[in-house]
Amino acid sequence: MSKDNLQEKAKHILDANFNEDKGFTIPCEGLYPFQWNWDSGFIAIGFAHYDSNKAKREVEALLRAQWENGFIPHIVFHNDSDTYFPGPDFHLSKLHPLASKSHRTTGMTQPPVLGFVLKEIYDIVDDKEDMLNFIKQNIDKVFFNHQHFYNHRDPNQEGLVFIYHNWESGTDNSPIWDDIWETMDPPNYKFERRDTTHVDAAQRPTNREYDYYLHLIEIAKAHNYDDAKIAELSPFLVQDPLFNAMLIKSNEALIELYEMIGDSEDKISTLKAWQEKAITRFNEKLYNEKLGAYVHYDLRNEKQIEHLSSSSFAPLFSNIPTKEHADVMVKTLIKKFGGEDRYLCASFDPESDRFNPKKYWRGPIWINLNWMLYNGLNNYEFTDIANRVKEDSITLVEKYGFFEYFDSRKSVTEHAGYGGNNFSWSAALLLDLLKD
Ligand code: 2M8
Repeated sequence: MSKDNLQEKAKHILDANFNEDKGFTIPCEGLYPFQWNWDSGFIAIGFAHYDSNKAKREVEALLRAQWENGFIPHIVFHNDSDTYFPGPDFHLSKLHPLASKSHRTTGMTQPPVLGFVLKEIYDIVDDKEDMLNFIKQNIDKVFFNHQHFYNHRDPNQEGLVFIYHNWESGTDNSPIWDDIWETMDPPNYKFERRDTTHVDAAQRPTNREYDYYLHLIEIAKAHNYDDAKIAELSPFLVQDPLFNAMLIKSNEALIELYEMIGDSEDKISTLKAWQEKAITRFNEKLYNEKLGAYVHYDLRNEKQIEHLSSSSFAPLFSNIPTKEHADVMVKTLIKKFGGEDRYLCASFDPESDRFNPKKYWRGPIWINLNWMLYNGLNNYEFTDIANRVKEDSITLVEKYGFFEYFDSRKSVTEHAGYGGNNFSWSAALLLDLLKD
């Protein structure tokens, strides 16, 4: 497919997935019929390339569902749909006294991408004045969201925030969480999966894994989604390098945007203080010398979770590693993930016995993580390997279509696109990768 054709197809997917009435984009028809938090951020970047109005509407639709305490939920149920489980009646966000009164949502969040998304879309669009006005109207809401994280998700006040659910990580059934599942013994819940009516069950989490996912939500619901109670009681309490890297990147973008806007000295100094603390602690606590990259930290059991995944390299995107660590990380990346027989970058260590090349977040390549890796490698001027990540992403979409995830093995030459098709963030971020 030519570059023009790919771009046209990507725009077509985004436009078809856009809900004109409510002003947001579904990640994928049938499989994900609502608005998802970090998907919307990536989608806005795609729209910024050809329809800045839709980019703005996407961000606004998400922010309209912000809670009164600054929290931005992971799913906004703008509409009804029976093609997804668990829906609004399971999540019951209204249990929290400060939940949105106008929108039904989940009571968990997702990687905080909005800050850097505002900066990205500003950089992309032609009409800077118009976009800066939009940013002026919305930036404080994002700042308020970050304030919520540091006040309610950082019990040790160390600059690193926790997640209490694998769905908050975005990397839902990563083998990283297996270590945590071993510490839990949830009941066998009765529920009807919907995802496996859209996608081959071999590419999705198991029913038993859903038991863990639901159990964590039941615990949070039993305490009305109170962060302090969750910090005290949730068996899943993790400082995730991807999640925290997104927050740090978004802090950095907010500083740049407030400097452009002017007259926000207090907020800039607060953001700078958060940054200094967060980056220092991130490097002390999440870097693993033995593995040569960053890892997750299990805050409940006070130990690093020693596995490599695509999240291990996300800190490059946020300028967190020193140059020395970045050099080591690139060696790790090439050695473990970048053999000639593989496309970059598998979502989990291909040498691990937990690696599964077809299953959701247990191994396949995801375009959003590749987009971050491409930009992160460029931050440190690893141009050749960055270009390889970009070319691999384009090749996979060209060969197999705009799938949700892809097989990293070059030996698999047919049907190597998995999960949902016509997937919004694959389309949006491919548009961004194709920009030059
Ligand atoms: C996937 O997660 C949802 C739950 O949030 C699911 O499997 O039902 C993940 O890939 C997540 O990162 C993504 O935001 C969501 C929608 O694309 O799908």
